[in-house]
Amino acid sequence: MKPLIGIHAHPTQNAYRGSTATIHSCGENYLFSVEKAGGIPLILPIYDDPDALDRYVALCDGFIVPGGIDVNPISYGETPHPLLTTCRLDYDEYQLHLIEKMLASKKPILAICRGIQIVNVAFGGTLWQDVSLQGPGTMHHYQQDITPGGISHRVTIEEGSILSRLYGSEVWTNSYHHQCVKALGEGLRITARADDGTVEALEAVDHPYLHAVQWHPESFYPRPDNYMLAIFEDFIGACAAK
Ligand SMILES: [Mn+2]
Repeated sequence: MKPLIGIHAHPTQNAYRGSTATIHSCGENYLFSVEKAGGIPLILPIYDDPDALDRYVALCDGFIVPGGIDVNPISYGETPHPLLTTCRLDYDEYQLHLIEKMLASKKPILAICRGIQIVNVAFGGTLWQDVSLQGPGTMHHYQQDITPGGISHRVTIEEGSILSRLYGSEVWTNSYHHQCVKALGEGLRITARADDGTVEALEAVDHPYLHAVQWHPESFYPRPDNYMLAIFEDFIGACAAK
C-alpha cells in the first residue's frame, strides 16, 4: 500500500470577491512530487485541537512541513526586527503542537523552507529574521532567476548525511527564503551549508528520519532532470518501510 503523506496546509488570504476568509492551501508541486515519488498526499487543515492532531498523526505514514510565511519571533522568544515580513502566531502554535506529536510518533518527516525554520524552533532553536542580519558577505537567498525549476546557489554537504547519500559532497539548489537558522535546536545537526555559511539542511540526531532543507525541492518538478525528486523518493521510501 502506498504511504499516506500528511502535508501541513498553509494559511493563504482569499482575494475572491473581498472575502476575508483564510484558505488552507498547498502548492500543487508538493502534491505532484509526493505522487511521483510513490506516496499519496493528504492536506492537513490548520485545526489546533489536540484530539484532531492525534488523529492526523495516527492516520498518516509520514509528514511534510512545507514552505510559507515567516515564523513569528515570539515563537522563539525574540522581538520583531524591521525586516520581518508576514507571520501568524496562531499558525506557528498549530505547527509546533502538531510537530511535537509527529516527533513522538517517530514517523518520517520532510521539512521544507519555512519547515526547516519551524522545526528548528520546535527543537528550541532560533532564526535570523532576515538572512542579511548574519553580517557582511551574506549572499542573496531570494532567487531572482525565474526560470521554471531554476537554481540559485550550491550547498556543501556533510558526510554521513541523507544528502551525501543522494548527492555526494555538493548540490545546486534554488533559494526562496529570507529567514534562516540562527541558534541550532538541541538534538539537531547541520548537514548542508551555502557558501556564505547559511544553514541549508538539518537532520535530527535521535530520530529515525527527520530531513529538513532550506530550499524548495518540489519546485524542481517542472525540470526534465528533476534531480530533487530523490529527496522525496528517499523520504517516501522511509515512510513505506515503517
Ligand atoms: Mn539559500
